[in-house]
Amino acid sequence: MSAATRRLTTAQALVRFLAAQYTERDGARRRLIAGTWGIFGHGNVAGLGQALVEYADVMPYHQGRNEQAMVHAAVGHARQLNRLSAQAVTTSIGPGATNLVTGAALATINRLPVLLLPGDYFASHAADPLLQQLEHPVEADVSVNDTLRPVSRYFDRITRPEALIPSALQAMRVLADPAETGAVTLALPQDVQAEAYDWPEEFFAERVWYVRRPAPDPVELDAAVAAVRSARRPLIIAGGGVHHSEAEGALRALADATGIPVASTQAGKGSLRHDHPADLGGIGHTGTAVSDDLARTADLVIGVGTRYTDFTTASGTLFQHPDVRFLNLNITGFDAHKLAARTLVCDARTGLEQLTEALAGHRVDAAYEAEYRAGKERRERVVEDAYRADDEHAVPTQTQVLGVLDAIVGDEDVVINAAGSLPGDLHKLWRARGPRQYHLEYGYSCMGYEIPAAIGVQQAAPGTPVWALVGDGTYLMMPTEIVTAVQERLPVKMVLIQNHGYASIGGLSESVGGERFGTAYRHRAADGTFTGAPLPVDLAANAASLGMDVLRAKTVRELRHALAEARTADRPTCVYVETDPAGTAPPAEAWWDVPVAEVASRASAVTARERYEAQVAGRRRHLSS
Ligand SMILES: Cc1ncc(C[n+]2csc(CCOP(=O)(O)OP(=O)(O)O)c2C)c(N)n1
Ligand SMILES: [Mg+2]
Repeated sequence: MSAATRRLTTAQALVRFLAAQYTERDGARRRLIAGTWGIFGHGNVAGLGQALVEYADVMPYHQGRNEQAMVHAAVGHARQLNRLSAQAVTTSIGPGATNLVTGAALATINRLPVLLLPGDYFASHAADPLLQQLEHPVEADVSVNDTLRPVSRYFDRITRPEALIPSALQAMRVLADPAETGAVTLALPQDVQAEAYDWPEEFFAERVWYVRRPAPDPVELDAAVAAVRSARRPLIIAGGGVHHSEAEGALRALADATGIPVASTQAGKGSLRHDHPADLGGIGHTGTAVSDDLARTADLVIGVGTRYTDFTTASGTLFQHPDVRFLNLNITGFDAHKLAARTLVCDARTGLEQLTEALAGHRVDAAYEAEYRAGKERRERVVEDAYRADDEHAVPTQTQVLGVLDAIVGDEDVVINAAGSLPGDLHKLWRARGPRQYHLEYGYSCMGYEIPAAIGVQQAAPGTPVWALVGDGTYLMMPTEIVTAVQERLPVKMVLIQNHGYASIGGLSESVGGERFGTAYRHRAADGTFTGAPLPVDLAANAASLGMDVLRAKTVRELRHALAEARTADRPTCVYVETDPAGTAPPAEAWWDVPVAEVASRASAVTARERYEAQVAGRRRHLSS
């Protein structure tokens, strides 16, 4: 054997390779694959499992309870570290592998890196069909892992050891590429994982993946500057790309210099501090009145690192100025061209810096600034009203829970949420301090994200208070990783809001003629509907049984004490609170398109359809650049 090779199994080679990969941006170097989550079965125990024990000194291993949750944890970790570090997730074949699909979709939609390593059937087909193998009668090379293809940014099945070499390199390239990143899948046939090969030594050499900051094209920059200079009512929409690029300072400098106001998407909130004079808070269906009013009258919308989801555009109804134009600064041409925009395809920070420089001396009208500052003051009163609790001994409403939390958190705290009625309340109300504070997964809005994501964030930011805000529905979807937090001694904090079902979808259902059908957690009544008494289910006891310290709060006052105690706790701690369903959050300022039954016998759906058609009529198509 030549001195320049090392004989290892494919799984051992992969682990060694992954342990030697780094990213670098702005002079800072990090492990690209900081650790590996894993649940073992016959599809990975003898291959990757053996490799992870063999190389435990260079590759940290984390034990999860559910494969989807392990991806959520990895996503939380990657987002907290601005995509400069990811984690791998290894699973068995079959159900372990397909449990990855939801997490993979979430990662890819949110443009966050995660490396998926599902086991796969024997490349040799020697013992087909294996336990858990899907036998496709026509396409013999199909396995359940093919379900990961449409939700992966790169996919390969490693059917021979040496095929790992080019594929592992491509996988790292995609994970570290700001324009391409997302879930990356290397499916690993069980027999190949355990097979030995003489690997070239240089495969295991340290490798640094430079995370580029592409500058804008000069022609595009000139056009962008001209568009901004000629706009009378420009509005910036800050998306998640601002955070990924760590462009918050550059955005602030642009807003300071030009007076252009900044509204933010769920992913972009916190791009400016809430008390910055140009910060308008959230935009779109769950936006603030000031953001949405400005959006309706903006003549130039400047999207920075945003995908323009339907929540942001109010399903195509938000931007109503007859001559509105769009200028989109984005790392991908795909997102930059949306709404027929002028494009500025570049890194957010570099692009914003160059824009600010090229706009030197330009400032929006003083009257425009005065207009949005007055709107911002009105918005502050809306927040105060929603947060205020006059009766300390009353059961809190959900917005009062947020008010109490708002008073307790510091600038460094991270607040995580993904689904239910909380995302809307948070987008409208939360006063984001630090750029990492507002952690909303609203690309996939996946119930069950919060608890595992809190673990990933806590791993990435030891010592930082990390809060998972969780509805009762979300809790029941995926409480499993509480056990992982307990095992790893991660002092994550969970605020568990009990309102006996899906308040969010219940409200939506009512507004679209669905009569809240199937959205409350209640006993089945004599007529067959779920309208009986609330269920005698004790989620606080459930959290305690999984190892959390639990604080039950029945009143606003008790909640204040419980949250303060949880904030300094050094163990995983749950604050359990039942909320007053009568509490009203501020209403939606803009529409969201959820199509209503065109024919129905029930009056609720008929009137909902009339309202729906009036809204649809307001939709615009933006085709002029
Ligand atoms: C995995 C998943 N399934 C279904 C949905 C659709 N959905 C969105 S919010 C919601 C209800 C959430 O209930 P809960 O966590 O109790 O929050 P609440 O609505 O009561 O505030 C559902 C079913 C989803 N977002 N994710
Ligand atoms: Mg609920």
